Amino acid sequence: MWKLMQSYIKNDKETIQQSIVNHVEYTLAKTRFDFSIFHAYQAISHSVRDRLIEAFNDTAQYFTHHDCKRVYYLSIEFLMGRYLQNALINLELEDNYKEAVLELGYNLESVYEQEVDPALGNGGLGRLAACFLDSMATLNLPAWGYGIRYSYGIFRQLIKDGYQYEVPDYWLDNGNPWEIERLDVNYPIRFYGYVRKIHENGKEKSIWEGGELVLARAYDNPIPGYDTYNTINLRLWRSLPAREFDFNSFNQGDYFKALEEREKAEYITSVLYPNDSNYSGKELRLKQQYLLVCATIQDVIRRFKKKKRDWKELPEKIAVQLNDTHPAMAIVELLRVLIDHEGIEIEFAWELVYKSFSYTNHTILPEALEKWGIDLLGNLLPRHLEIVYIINFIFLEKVSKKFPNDHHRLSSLSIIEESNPKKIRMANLSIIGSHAVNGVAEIHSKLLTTTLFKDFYELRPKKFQNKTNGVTPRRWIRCCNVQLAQLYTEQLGGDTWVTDLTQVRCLENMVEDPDFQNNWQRIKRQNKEQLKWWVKENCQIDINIDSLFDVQVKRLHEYKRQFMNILYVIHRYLSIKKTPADQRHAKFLPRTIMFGGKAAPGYINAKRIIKLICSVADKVNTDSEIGDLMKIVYLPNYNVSNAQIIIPATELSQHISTAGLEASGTSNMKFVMNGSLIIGTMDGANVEIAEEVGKENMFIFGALVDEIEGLRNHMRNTEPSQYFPPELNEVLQKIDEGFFGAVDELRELINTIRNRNDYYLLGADFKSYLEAQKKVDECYKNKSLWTKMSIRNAIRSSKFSSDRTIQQYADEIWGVKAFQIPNPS
Ligand code: 26Q
Repeated sequence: MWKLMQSYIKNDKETIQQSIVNHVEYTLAKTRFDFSIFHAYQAISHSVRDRLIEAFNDTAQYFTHHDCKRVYYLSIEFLMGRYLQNALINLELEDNYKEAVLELGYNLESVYEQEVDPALGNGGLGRLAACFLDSMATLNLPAWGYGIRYSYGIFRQLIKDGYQYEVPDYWLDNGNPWEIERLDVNYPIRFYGYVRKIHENGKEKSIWEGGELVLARAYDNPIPGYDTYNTINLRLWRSLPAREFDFNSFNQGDYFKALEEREKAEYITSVLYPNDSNYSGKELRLKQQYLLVCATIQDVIRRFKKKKRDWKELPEKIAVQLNDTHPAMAIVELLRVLIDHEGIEIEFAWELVYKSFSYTNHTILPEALEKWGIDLLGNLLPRHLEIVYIINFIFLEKVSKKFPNDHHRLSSLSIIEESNPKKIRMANLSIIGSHAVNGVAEIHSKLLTTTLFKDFYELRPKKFQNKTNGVTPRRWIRCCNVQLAQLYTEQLGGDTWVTDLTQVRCLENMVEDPDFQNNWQRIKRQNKEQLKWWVKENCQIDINIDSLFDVQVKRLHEYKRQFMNILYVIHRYLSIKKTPADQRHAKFLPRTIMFGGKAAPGYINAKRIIKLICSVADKVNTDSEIGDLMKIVYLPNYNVSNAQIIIPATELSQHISTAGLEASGTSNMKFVMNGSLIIGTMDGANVEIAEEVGKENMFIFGALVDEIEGLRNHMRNTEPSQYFPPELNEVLQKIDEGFFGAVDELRELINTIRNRNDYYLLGADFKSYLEAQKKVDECYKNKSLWTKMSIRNAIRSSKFSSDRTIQQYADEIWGVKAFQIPNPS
């Protein structure tokens, strides 16, 4: 049998067609009489899957054979987006499939549209994890991702009458050709129960037993690298009932109870929490986290133990990266297994643990920091709570030796927050249990060491690092902007820029070239056409192709200040109205202002902002005096697939958070790569984008991070309407008068900045925002200037490739090397 398996699948047109047809016949069992384009998608995907699996198995074997040090990237979210096009491009088979599929009667692009968008993430953090997988595969790193296979991804957003509605996203409805269900990889996961102490050889031993057991089953998702045969794995866990339970209830004669227990077990991984910034301590969420952690650690240890070796080699063989604190219980879980199951002394076990772990922080917003009440945690994971106390005790003892009698310091470093009830601070646990801690942009990493984690920094300055985020040029240029990719390939005489984005910098000498500029403009225009069509289809609004496409797409949050954007839009509208009709076109440039993004279902102010945007859109879009000088669009259900259409078509994108609050932002990088200019504050990665592309090629405005505290103090002592610029007061007045309807809820919204201290400083930044907007208009008038700025943005964006980011993680945190498997063909 094994001999027969040695041959590799061919990739010529005929073989591809044969494999597609085979899947139609034998996998889908379809006949010509009930066949649709969706079935074509399924058959094509299965044929691509065959090719992925081959490389996937070879890669796994190769890593095992070479016994390489492995990276495990743990994340509660992976926002992957569609697979098919990305897989074909990474396998360099898109042209072959295009031709093969065309002859079978289908257009490959239309086939792409059939795929659901796997959306197992909220936003930045989950999408970052997805970009990282692509880069880890492409850089040939022996890495695996671990996450959760939610049955329901992030909700689908409908906008009706200006309100957001959330519709469940059951993305597995039609099966998922991209996963491999591992019926034989199941791990038991325990919840609740109690800890029994026994004495063995004069030592106390802890046994955690009782409670409930469920199973975690592995689903593998192959991740192909680009221009390499390496294909790595994203292993996602799904919860299932454990057998034992059935028998318990069965013996008690309660058949229905038995079935209920089974359902409860499946429920654990059923839904992704749609909250990305406001922590809420729900038990189910902790169960999800522990399921991920417990199954992953069992898997990691099983692999480590396959080769008989000493435990001291553990940190030389594994590196575990925590994507925020959500999987931080892995620290405690590994320690628990080492001391309770493997019988290792705690001091030694602890050394193995913290040398293996590292932690990435993604926020300094206090409301987003995870803290678990000790009652909840101690009830669900009793042994883990004990171990947390032990870790904390040992740690604080060391601290008090270094800083005797410094109680303030001790309480800020402690894992336990001495509140009522007491809480476990997951960030403190993560820092203590890791050898490296990093922020996601220079400014953010700096803030961590000077504010949130200052005391930890003083204790172990070398632990703290920066790893500025990045995005993958495969999905965010090569896939989503095919024409731009073609232009690069032609100009550079090859496509090696796809894995080495620094090459596009060589196009600097083309910036002044009129032909190149024309090509650039032509591509942007075609992308705008595509978005125009999408907007027509999805929003029933006709937008002016010659207007400036101005976009803000991201999760709705007060700190991201979509509110400030729409307040400016109102100001612009009022200004147009005040101008005599015959002068309007001379004075104002046509703009299409587009917003998109989901609000967490319970985030009332975020929902009010959506309502305001939609109310203004209604008013402006139907105002016959405005015509195509201005249109406002709410792009519904912003997700990875839509982003791939929106971003390449954008000319101006908004990244306007209050300084210090956006850790990095990653869409800013995608926009820049696609030749959009940025209007933004000196926050997150914007700061580094400015360094790379030059401030003169951006529209930077607003208070700097060091000014924020002073501004807040000033504001607290001043009447808002006095320090707000008159333009802002006028806009607020209009809303207050009911000019845009929905007066009650919109008043509530404007009161958050008028009466309640304008925490996000819209008032303080408004004036400089107006000035930046003015500069935008001036630049856009000069088409060639705008084009040159756009080109400069794109060709100077190479720092923001996730390949650069991942190489830094590999060198500076994980200590892993590339292992590229020889290409069999
Ligand atoms: C935590 C506990 C309970 C429920 C939900 C959560 C939760 C889930 C997701 C908390 C936070 C998130 C996501 C955070 C996030 O996306 N942060 C963003 O990370 C990006 C990648 O580093 C940065 O670019 C953004 O600046 C940051 O906001």
